[in-house]
Amino acid sequence: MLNLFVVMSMLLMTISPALAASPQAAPEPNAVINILEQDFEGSFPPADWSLYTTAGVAWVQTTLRAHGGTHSAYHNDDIGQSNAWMVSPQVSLPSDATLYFWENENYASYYELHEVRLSTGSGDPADGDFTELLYDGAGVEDTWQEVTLDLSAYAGQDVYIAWYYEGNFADEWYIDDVSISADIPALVLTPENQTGVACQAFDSVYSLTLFNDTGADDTFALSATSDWPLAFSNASVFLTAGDSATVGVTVSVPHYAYTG
Ligand SMILES: [Ca+2]
Ligand SMILES: [Ca+2]
Ligand SMILES: [Ca+2]
Repeated sequence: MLNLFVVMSMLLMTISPALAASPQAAPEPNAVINILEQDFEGSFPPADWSLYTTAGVAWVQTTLRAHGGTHSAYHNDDIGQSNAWMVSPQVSLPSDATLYFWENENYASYYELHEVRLSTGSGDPADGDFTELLYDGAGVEDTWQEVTLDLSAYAGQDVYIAWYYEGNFADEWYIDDVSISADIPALVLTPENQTGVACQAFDSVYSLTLFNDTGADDTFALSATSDWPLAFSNASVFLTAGDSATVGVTVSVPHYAYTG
């Protein structure tokens, strides 16, 4: 099974040197960091996910329908009142994070209530910290639909996301391919002292400090875009949670720069 945090190894550090001689602004491509990804293909509930059932029957894993792979999470159309929560791990949100997931519904005409809720406090619904993020109406019968929710209002906060099902012999609600991702802005390197022709064909070396604030041990792959040749001292860096490391970035200033 995919480790919950494996996707975070895809963090890309994009670096655009903006040296003084460059006649145009350096491009600043964004990279995407995946903060959470869950396909419900492994054990259930997945590691660090929680199920809370205040009445009736809990969420379960199923092979009846899947958006990706062969499994999804769903709440059945059980006879008797069900009030059931499926709660994500706590995640730290950077700015401009977005939640994506896919949902599918059977017996939509019997729909009673589906909600996506968010807590900036406790992950246990009994503590009363969850608020409504989406009042999700009945979907299209037997059809996978993607839901996209802007989480930028919660930038910098630690949150839990919950899928809340309520119904008595109501519909079946399937959830698959949950992810939370965010753009990370490009990092622009500006040299302190580079003037005139003196720096032609010289290498300019920068020190980058990387800090792992993802909450999990991970390996970070480094990549860059640059108008001039650029190399990292390390192609990737393993960092335990909360640890930091320094990486060297060497930019080779070509001959043709600074002809004035
Ligand atoms: Ca799946
Ligand atoms: Ca059923
Ligand atoms: Ca149906």
